[in-house]
Amino acid sequence: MRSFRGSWSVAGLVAGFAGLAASYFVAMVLTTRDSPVTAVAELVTRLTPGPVVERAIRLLGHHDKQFLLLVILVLSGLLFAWAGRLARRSWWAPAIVFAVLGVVGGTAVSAERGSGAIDILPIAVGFATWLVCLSLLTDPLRRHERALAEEPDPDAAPGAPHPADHTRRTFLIRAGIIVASTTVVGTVGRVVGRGRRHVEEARRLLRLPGVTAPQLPEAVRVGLDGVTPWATPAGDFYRIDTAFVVPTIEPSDWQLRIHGMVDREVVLTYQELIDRQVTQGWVTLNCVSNPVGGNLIGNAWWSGVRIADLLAAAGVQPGADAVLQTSDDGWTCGTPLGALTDDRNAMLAFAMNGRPLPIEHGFPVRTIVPGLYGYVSACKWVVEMKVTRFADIEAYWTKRGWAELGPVKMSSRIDVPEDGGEVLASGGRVGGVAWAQHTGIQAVEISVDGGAWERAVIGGAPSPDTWVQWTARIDVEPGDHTLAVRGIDADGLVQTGEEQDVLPDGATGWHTIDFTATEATDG
Ligand SMILES: Nc1nc2c(c(=O)[nH]1)N[C@H]1C(S)=C(S)[C@@H](COP(=O)(O)O)O[C@H]1N2
Ligand SMILES: [Mo]
Repeated sequence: MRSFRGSWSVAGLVAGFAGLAASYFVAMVLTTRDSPVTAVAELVTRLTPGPVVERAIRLLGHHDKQFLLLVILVLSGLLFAWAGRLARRSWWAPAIVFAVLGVVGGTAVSAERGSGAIDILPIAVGFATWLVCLSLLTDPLRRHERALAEEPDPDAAPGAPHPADHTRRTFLIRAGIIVASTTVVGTVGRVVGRGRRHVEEARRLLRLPGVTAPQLPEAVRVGLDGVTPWATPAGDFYRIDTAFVVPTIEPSDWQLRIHGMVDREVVLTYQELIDRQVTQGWVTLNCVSNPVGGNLIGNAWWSGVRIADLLAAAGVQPGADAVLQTSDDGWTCGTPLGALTDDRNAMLAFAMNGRPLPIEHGFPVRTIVPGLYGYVSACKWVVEMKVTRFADIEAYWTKRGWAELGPVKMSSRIDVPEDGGEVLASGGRVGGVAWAQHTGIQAVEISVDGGAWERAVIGGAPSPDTWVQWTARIDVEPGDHTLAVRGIDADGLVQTGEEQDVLPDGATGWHTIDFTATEATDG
């Protein structure tokens, strides 16, 4: 026991695999993406010349992937052990080994299709776990070696434990705890990842009769580069939710229960839902937390079933004024009953832009209500609707100080130029978007340097439920200026310039930017 060399390698190994497990777990929980190790395997496969891959497949059959993963894990293990031995001399040498491995993993993850900044998070968590676990393990080893180096205490009672026994025990206990946690974390990550892949597959195989692909309505585009596209692809659609782990629900497991102040409780399965008459429409959705000029807004083609019909089938009782919606993840929102039963297209949506909802946007079913902010209406992964009274309920955000009713406030935004950008002084074009869902935008106006408001040109809209693009030409002196925008809704209401913060019921004020007007350069 006295000579304790091998323990440094063990420390490196245990810390190393703890880091890998942590990064795997975060990757499984956070994203649709592979773990860093799998990403490395994929990158290796991609960079390996075709004939070599073919030979490997011929040799190993379909186990080639597992084999590659195994090789990577064994190589990592050797490096981890080596890093542990390096820790005996210095703390930074193993950190460099881990950092290099992290960079390799990060490169592989970034090389994957459609990866974003968030995909680096697993690597960062893994790296932190490495360092913490390694120092937890090498610290008793270091004390152990010091204790061994010291002269034995001549006064110690015969048979008394040597101080080195104590540090050895500390090391073993810590290693045991880390190994156990690594196993738990790795197993949970595997279960989460498997469930997710399963749902991903079910989603891919779904066929939704009656759901049509989005077709851009006529004349919605004003044709100015840099203005936000009128239709938002699902991948670019803003995402807001409180879910740490996004619910993954098999369509065959999904049910919606409509109950509360109704004559008949209704329980609806996914099949029953998609068998109903499909309703579709372009609806712009935005977040109450969107500041003036912010981009928590998107416009998509949604397909689903009218909620009004479902509520009618359940038979809403007199006195009800709200529907408390509950998500599979426990999130709740209180929606005004009127907005779900009037002639607007409030729907239980199962498709976005002609495809089954993306998991992040509420698969398999979410609510979409034109004219209301998301926090009071757009319940993702919705599983329960309780017909009730506002007086009797509190929902996730209303408990936290946000307003009970969340009608969308008219707003408008300048996309071109960006704040601080440049425009041609004479005839330069500016543009952006404006919205007043369920009322509609009638006009957009701009003001340069606080001067008179002038009308912009607006693009078309298929209904009052979507935003519009706008554009205008300016004619100003070269130099620095400000530009402000405001909307006018279909009722003639002019967007207020009074500035209000997002809390409690949405921001107001005119989006205003600085820009530099430049002279045309010929040539
Ligand atoms: N289950 C659940 N649904 C939710 C939320 C949430 O946190 N959990 N956030 C809401 C808010 S505040 C908004 S703005 C919209 C955003 O929908 P999106 O992520 O599809 O853009 O979802 C709403 N639905
Ligand atoms: Mo929101």
